[in-house]
Amino acid sequence: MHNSIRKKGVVFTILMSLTFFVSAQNTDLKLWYNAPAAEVWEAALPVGNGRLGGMIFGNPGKELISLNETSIWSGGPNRNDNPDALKALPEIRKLIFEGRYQQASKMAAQNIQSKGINGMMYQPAGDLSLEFPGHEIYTGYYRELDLASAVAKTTYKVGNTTYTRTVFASVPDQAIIIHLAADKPHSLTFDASLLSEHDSKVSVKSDNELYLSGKSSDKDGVSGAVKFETGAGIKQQGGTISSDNGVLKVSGATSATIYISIATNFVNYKDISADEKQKNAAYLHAAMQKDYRQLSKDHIAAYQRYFNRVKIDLGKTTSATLPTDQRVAEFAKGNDPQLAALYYQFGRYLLISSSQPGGQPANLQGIWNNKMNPPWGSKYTININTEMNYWPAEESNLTEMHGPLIEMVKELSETGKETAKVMYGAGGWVTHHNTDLWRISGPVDAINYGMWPMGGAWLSRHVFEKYLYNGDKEYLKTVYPALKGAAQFYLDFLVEEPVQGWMVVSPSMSPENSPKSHHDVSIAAGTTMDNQLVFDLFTNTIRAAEALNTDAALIDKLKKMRKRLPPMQVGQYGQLQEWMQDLDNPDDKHRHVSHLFGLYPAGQISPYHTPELFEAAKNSMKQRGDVSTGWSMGWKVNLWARLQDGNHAYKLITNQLTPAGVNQGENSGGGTYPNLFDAHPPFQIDGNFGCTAGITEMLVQSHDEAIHLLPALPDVWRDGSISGLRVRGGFEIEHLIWKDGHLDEVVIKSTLGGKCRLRVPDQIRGERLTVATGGNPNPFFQSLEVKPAIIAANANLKPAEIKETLLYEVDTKPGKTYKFKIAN
Ligand code: FUC
Repeated sequence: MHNSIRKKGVVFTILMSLTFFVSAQNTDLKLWYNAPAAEVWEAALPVGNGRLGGMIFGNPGKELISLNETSIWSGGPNRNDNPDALKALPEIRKLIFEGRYQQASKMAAQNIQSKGINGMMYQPAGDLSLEFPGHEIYTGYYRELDLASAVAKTTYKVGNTTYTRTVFASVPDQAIIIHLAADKPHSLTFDASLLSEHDSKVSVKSDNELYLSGKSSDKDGVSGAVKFETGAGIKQQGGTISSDNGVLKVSGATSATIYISIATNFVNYKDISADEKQKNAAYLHAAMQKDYRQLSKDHIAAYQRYFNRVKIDLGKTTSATLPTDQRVAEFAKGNDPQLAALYYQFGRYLLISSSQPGGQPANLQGIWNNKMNPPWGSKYTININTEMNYWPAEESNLTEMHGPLIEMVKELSETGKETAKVMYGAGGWVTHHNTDLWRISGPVDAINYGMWPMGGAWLSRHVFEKYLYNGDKEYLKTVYPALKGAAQFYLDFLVEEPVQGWMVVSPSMSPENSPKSHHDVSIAAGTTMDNQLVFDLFTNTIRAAEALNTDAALIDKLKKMRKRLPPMQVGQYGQLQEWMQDLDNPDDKHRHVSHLFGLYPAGQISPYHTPELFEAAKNSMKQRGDVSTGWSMGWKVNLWARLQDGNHAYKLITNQLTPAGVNQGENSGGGTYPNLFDAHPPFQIDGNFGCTAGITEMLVQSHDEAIHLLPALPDVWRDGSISGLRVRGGFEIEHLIWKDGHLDEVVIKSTLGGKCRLRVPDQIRGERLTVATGGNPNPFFQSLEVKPAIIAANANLKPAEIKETLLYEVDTKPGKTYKFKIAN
């Protein structure tokens, strides 16, 4: 009895001091916990430098850091085109136009589906294991990931000694750095080893360097050809270091720095001739020249150059003092706006950490994967997921992080050229719904998923959008060939459908969905998303060619063909039709909302220009429902923001910030893990990025002829501010402040000059500001000439409810800032 009271007293004191410790520091940009991740990978904390990734479990007795390097993929350079497609194409199209979908699907499965190569897998490098004898029992435990510095820290006490572990992944030094320290001299003793599930070998050099060399796995008959080497070098202060049977042993030190490097033989998607051992030794030895303080200083400076560009404040309540996992559990109670801000910045942190200039784009798990055979190969699913990863890139001021995706589009325009020719007898380039490190461009998986020749159309949107933000014609020139090639493919591939004479994509599908009446067969022609994608691609190619003053004949051809695309249609339930025929089921809760591509990310549906489509899109969203997979909810935050319904967008954030497994519904379980990773489930990073983009869209939009401030502010964010967002036309929102639900002040910097048009919910005033009318002459804000919708007679469409807004404009000069205040 006496004993247990005493124990409770100890726990209480620890809790009190922990709470004091936490509340004494600013935790606004910290994920923090009072328990280790134990065995749960989704509770471990991610660090990354774009190329190397680490997940830190923070277990005192046995620390584990799972390691990744972005070019460790199964297989080697390969292609997966199915040349039988060309011969079968006319018959498949005929069957689709005759409504014989089952037969068309069967024939496509036999002739178009890959003959067995379904994309390679992104694989882990292995683990760094650190064993600390006697640290199984500890007190005062605390761990955090600080987004302000991109540094993870674990502290705890054993007896009277406080131990601290600090981990970061450095871009300038291309290494993961782990610093271990004890606050009492000579109290640090541990064993370090490298492990891997790959076929691998461990060796030791000079008693303080450990190496693991291995090779990636075979898959689908493609031999694993990525050779990699991981290095772990240790420098300790005080005590001794020795090695024993592949284990480095540090004894009686006061502190130690562990340097982790990884390199592979990968040069690019068609070249794996590098010497991984030489590269790895160079990385490791260069990093080991520097001491911990210098490494840390250089890392933080490199990271903050990007991260510090955007600041967000959505308000703060006492919930912000709780550990992060508890905050997720309680978010739905609606009293923790600061968690939404933290989650927003976590999305930016993840993009900086998983997508650096010159490297690979973020895959389904960014760069963090500990499974040899991860879900969906942890590859690039380009019928939504990869694009979603990059939705926050431009607007949240991380344009450099967009680079790897842009490079991937250029590479796919090379590999996809052969696919266009061999499979479809078409010019230009094509890719289907997945790709991988080797930039495969043929279809993968069953025909119900893979029969989608639209990956190039969606990805190409990114190369043009980047130009709308930077206005840089030199950049545009470098990506124009890829854009043009994507458009050329559809000029050849579009086919006239027999009922209306529209030019349509066939065979294809509305990603991964099938109309109820087609009995789980997804193959289709002229789906709404495809029409929107081709419209988007043609429009962007025309605008790019016009900006570069080139290809007049092509512009003409694209304009003519664009007129022949099907219009959007409103069906019997007042919904935006998903298919060319009115086949939608109002109870369909499918995770993909592909036909709403036209609403977001594309800006083809507007409350001002196409009010019927706006209303129909809203009906489709209501019918589809809210709860779904993580990424689907992330998409819906953006869609409700574009529908200018801030409270509904916030409702989706609430659904997403629900612990994984708690949400019920058709696609149950989507939500958030303790480490704030998005749960599809399983972990998929797109939902994180989608929601970050969605929060921006709630505060600022710029796709519809103007910079629209506070288009979808939810009631719960009464007061707040955001600074550093970028919008189209080269404008930067230096800051935007709102008070009591109303716009208070905005400062806009112009980098390109030109007309700055603002759409605002309240009257504003400022120098040279005038009321705007008519079209916006600024070329970055061109309006889209969308065909009038066809509306079913029984659609019963209500007139769109559009919020009152005011339009202003001001002529701007490059480099100048403009300040506007609410008019009293
Ligand atoms: C698409 C989605 C799935 C999942 C996978 C990686 O196939 O339909 O939900 O996100 O990609």
